[in-house]
Amino acid sequence: MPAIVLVGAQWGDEGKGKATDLLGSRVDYVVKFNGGNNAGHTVVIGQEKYALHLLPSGILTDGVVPVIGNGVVIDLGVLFHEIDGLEARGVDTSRLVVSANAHIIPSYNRTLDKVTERFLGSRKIGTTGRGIGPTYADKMSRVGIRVQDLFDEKILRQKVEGALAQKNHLLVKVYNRRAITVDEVVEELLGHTERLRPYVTDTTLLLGEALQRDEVVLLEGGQATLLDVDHGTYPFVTSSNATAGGACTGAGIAPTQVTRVIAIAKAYITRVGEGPFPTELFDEDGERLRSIGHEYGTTTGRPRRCGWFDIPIARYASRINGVTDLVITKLDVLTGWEQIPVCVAYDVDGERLEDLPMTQTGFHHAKPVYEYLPGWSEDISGAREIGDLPANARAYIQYLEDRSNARISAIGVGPERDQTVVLH
Ligand code: 2SA
Ligand code: GDP
Ligand code: MG
Repeated sequence: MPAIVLVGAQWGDEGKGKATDLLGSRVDYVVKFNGGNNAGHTVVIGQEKYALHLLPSGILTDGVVPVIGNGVVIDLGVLFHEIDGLEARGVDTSRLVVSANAHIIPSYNRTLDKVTERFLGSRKIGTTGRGIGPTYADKMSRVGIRVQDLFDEKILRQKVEGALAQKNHLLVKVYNRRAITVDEVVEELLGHTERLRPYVTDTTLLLGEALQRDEVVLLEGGQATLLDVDHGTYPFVTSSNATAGGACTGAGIAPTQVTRVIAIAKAYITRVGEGPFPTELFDEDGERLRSIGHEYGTTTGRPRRCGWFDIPIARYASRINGVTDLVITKLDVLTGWEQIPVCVAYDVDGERLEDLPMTQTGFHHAKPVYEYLPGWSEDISGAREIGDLPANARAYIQYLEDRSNARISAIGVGPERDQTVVLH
């Protein structure tokens, strides 16, 4: 069974890190194919809690080769900080490999990310401020700095000069900041070169050969379907392709090699940053989901916006990603509600829509149409088989499966590795 793609079905933080970690023992490679240290995955193993940003979750599993693919943008300071943090806790990070084609986040792009947000004022995106957007913009504008550029100082200098010609204009003329010198950027980047060198390889060749040997490659998406730059709630999205299609370009794997697409969805929904969110709750139910579900960003600590499960979004994610398996996480958080609303359609300016509105304006106007399912009060955190769940919890899952156009293959009932009900 060659390549498996794992993506977020909603607006992120669905528990992809835990799901990847769970699959860890059955895969040979875990590849991060998009995003950078804007991601935040929390993985709980026994008494230990790990917050990963840039490193693939596979780093925590012995024998798995973690790969940072060409589609990723890398903040080198963060990379080594994360490696040092894991090594200090006894995690072996020596298996890590990094694509020579991945792009680097230079410090000027962190500055630009933050000042652009400030400049946008009420139109801000609510980015993580990690320099992600400007670095992907540089990639598309062909003024990006790639990992391989670090190994040739002359080339690196030329590339930095080219980039700074544009950046300094923006920083000085538009944002009233000081100009950045070529020397300071080159010096900072070269400071990482020797440490980076042993990790760097042609990752597409490595993965291509692994697939030929029938080894299992897991492609781990950062962010999620509705944060995808093409298929999400643009412009309130991240700057990469977080959907299954992005896995192929971001890792250099052919579509014909992907045999399974796993999407992760929470039993409710959260979102961080700005943008439309039809089922968002502004009342004590929202507060309760946030506090029971510990809904605060892994990267920035921002409180996450919370709302009820949204069927049109789940169906959309199934279609866009070609989902073969849907994993529902955090079902335990819903314990204790007398009834649980589920959004089955939208009312958009008086019209009932079963699918996502075609336009962004329509999405902003969408009001949820709810159906109400009976809740349960039993503690489900110890459930390991479907029969351990109360009848109403099983009915809730069945309801989501029937309407989401995807087979539900696992259910999360707690943050720990073993707090999972596996169905298929
Ligand atoms: P960016 O920084 O350019 O990628 O931000 C653009 C939008 O993408 C959203 N985004 C995220 N949404 C949820 N989780 C993310 N990662 C962290 C986590 C979030 C955190 O896993 O907890 O710690 O705050 C993530 N990364 C990017 C972002 O909110 C913008 O809406
Ligand atoms: P990711 O970005 O998709 O990897 O998700 P995050 O790690 O940012 O957020 C998910 C959070 O939910 C983490 O703190 C996980 O430990 C936790 N989590 C994952 N699955 C479950 C579950 O089934 N139940 C509960 N209560 N927590 C879970
Ligand atoms: Mg996260």
